[in-house]
Amino acid sequence: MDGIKILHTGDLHLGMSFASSKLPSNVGRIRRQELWETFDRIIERAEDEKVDLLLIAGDLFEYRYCTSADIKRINEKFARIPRIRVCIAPGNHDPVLGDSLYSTFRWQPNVHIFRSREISALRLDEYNTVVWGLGWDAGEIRDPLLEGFFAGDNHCTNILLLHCDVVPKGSSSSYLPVYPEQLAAGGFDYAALGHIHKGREIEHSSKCHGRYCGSPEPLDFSEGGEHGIYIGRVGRNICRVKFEPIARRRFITESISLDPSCTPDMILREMQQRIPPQGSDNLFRFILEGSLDPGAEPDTVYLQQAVQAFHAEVINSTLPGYDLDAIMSEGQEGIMGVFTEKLLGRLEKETDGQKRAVLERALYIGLDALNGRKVIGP
Ligand SMILES: [Mn+2]
Repeated sequence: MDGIKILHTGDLHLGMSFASSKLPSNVGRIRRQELWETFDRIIERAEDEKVDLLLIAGDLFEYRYCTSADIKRINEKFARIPRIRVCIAPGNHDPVLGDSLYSTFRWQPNVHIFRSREISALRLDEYNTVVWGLGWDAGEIRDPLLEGFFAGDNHCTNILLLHCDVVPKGSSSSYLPVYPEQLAAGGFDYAALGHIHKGREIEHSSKCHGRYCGSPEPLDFSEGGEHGIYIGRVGRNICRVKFEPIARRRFITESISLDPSCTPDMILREMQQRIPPQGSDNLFRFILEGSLDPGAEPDTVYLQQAVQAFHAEVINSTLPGYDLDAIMSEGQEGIMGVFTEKLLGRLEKETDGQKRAVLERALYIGLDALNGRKVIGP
């Protein structure tokens, strides 16, 4: 059969603490375990699909949090698929430092780790394929390490496995800059890339097909949309890989536009309607926008609970629904009118987004205070 059958994944971040994603600790703990479950499913898919090669494009684990017991657990999964060659190209979250478990641990014989910062080759003669890769040895790499590289005319399928930042030609990056032109010039048939957590294709020429696999399990609200793996056959002039969703849950952000006629019940109903059928086990962020009656701030803690999702957070970005024109025309002589006119005048001249936000808040906090309402600070 032509080419080689691959499963391309990466950016699993096993062992991640989820502290930075600001999820409640119980939710973070569950997500931490779910990363392992998803890793299990990936191994199962590799087995069921009888792939020849499992490509892991870096950030397999978090070297700061992963224990040797975790590495043993990873290695045991690879032991379950002895006939599949496993290739790992470490990234910035699992770099090959002096004490790295990539160097000190005894990995299964079917596992190949690209430990050197220099690009090197793993020849798989039975598939007429060469896998090229390198491993990160630091948290940042600014050198364009692929510059001038050419795999050579070896009549094999050439695959690149790399954790890197594909940027427009000439741009810099702290995460190993690679230009799309270098993927084609390198003579690669397929580039299995990691680092960008949203899976996408990088087509530069008809010859080299590049893919970012993305994180199979999304890690925070900046990682919306579907997450999965690439699976299929690649070879010389062949690229039949398909994206396959595999994530247990999705991060979903919904903006809800409100007006002063909305009651708390209506807000809750609107939130519930945004949850897709059988979709309550996802993670939701509801952003309330528009305006509400002054003093009718929604109880966000109640809404988070009442919507009944695996996880929901509610961000209240509404403004009190004051009729500013009416305040200015009716209250020209009064302090509310003068205050509103002054603040609106300053807002009109201000171009800096952050300063505008402060002025806007000052306007509404001031109006609340002048109306004798409870003032909720910033
Ligand atoms: Mn990553």
